[in-house]
Amino acid sequence: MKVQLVSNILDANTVIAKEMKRRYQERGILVLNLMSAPGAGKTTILENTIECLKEKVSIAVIEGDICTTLDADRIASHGVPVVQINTEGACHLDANMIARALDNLPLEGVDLLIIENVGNLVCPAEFDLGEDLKVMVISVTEGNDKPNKYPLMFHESRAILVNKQDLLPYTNFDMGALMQDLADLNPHCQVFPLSARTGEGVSAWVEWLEKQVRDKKGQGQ
Ligand SMILES: Nc1nc2c(ncn2[C@@H]2O[C@H](COP(=O)(O)OP(=O)(O)O)[C@@H](O)[C@H]2O)c(=O)[nH]1
Ligand SMILES: [Mg+2]
Ligand SMILES: [Zn+2]
Repeated sequence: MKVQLVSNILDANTVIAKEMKRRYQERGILVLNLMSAPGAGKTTILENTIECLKEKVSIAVIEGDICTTLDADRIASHGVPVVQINTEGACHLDANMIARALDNLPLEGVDLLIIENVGNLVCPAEFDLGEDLKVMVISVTEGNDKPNKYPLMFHESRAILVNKQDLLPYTNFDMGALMQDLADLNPHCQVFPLSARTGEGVSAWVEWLEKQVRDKKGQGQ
């Protein structure tokens, strides 16, 4: 028997991620890996997104946090299936954690699986979860220099949500400079300025996401 050498932790992750991808593909499920710094607004955006889409799209959620089930409780209150992963110190999710979470989250009939990653701008982007899309949230209270300081995550994301627009007047966040930096770093990404607090800009993001779900379903037929 040929012994396969898995040379490092990222290789091992890639093997499992490939298997996850096959499982998603088989069912035509769009899988989204949602990443940001802690507190940028991932869970709040997810709550808005679920409310806008849940009548049209069957959604399931995996929540990643170092500890607590606070985010999963918030998501569960919107009536969608959710599983919480507690990484117990680890600062990102990996494919093996997702595989275990899916033991408790039936995917039958699901159109869209959203994985909220651990709040961190660095390593979550390095671990493939078999997802179709990486999506990032940056909030205007974080400073517009973050794409240049943490380029990998901004480079890998298909969509970037610029949250907390309601707070823009109280900050020195420069939207023009951000748009320029994103155009240089990742010219094909979709940028959605929005406020999960007021709802401004949320519908453009939700429409784009719904189209991605439909396109993925279409591929499987
Ligand atoms: N003002 C304002 N606050 C927001 C907005 N979105 C989220 N928040 C607040 O930011 C904090 C962190 O949000 P949360 O969704 O838990 O962020 P996560 O850690 O990225 O999941 C909470 O107090 C939210 O109420 C927004 O658009 N505007
Ligand atoms: Mg959260
Ligand atoms: Zn990490």
